[in-house]
Amino acid sequence: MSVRVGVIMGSKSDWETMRHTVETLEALGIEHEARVVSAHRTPDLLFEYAEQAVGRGLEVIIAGAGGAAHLPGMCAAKTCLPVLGVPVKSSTLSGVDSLLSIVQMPAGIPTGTLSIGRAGAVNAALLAAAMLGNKYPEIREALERFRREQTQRVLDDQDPRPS
Ligand code: RP5
Repeated sequence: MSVRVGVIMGSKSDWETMRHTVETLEALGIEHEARVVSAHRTPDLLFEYAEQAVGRGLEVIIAGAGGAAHLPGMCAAKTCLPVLGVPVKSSTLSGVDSLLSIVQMPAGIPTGTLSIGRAGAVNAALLAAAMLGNKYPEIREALERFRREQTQRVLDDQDPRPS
C-alpha cells in the first residue's frame, strides 16, 4: 500500500506531541510517513516536500509546529493537498502562540487547524481518516470501528474514580 498521509513537524522536539498522530494513524492502519521538515531551518526542504507531495501519492499532510508555527501555512501555500495543522504546546506561551500562528491564515490558503497538543495530534489523524474514508472504504470502516470501541470503553466503565 502506498503512503497516503505525510506527517511533518518542525523539530525533533515536536515528536512527543506528534507521535500521537502517528500512533493514531497506525491504529487505523493508514499508511503514512513521519519527517522533520522545518519552515525556517530547512525552507528549501519544505518547498521540495510540499511540491512533490502530490506526485509521491500523498493525499493529506499533517503538519505540527510550535512557537512561530509557520510550517502548516507555508506547506499549504505550496500544495493543493489538504494540510492539517497541529499547534504544539510551547514552553513560553503554552501553545497559544502556535495556535494563533496556524489558525489566523488569511483567505485564499486554507490550513485546517486542530487544538493544541495531544488532542489536536490525535484529532488530526482522525480527521485525515474521515477525509480518506470518502475514497477508501477500509479506512471508513477503521474509523467507524475506532469510534465504536471508544464509545464502548466509556459504557463499560462509568465509575469516574481511578481503578
Ligand atoms: C518550531 O520551533 C518547532 O516546531 C518546535 O515546536 C519549536 C522549537 O524547536 P526546537 O528549538 O526545540 O528545535 O520550529
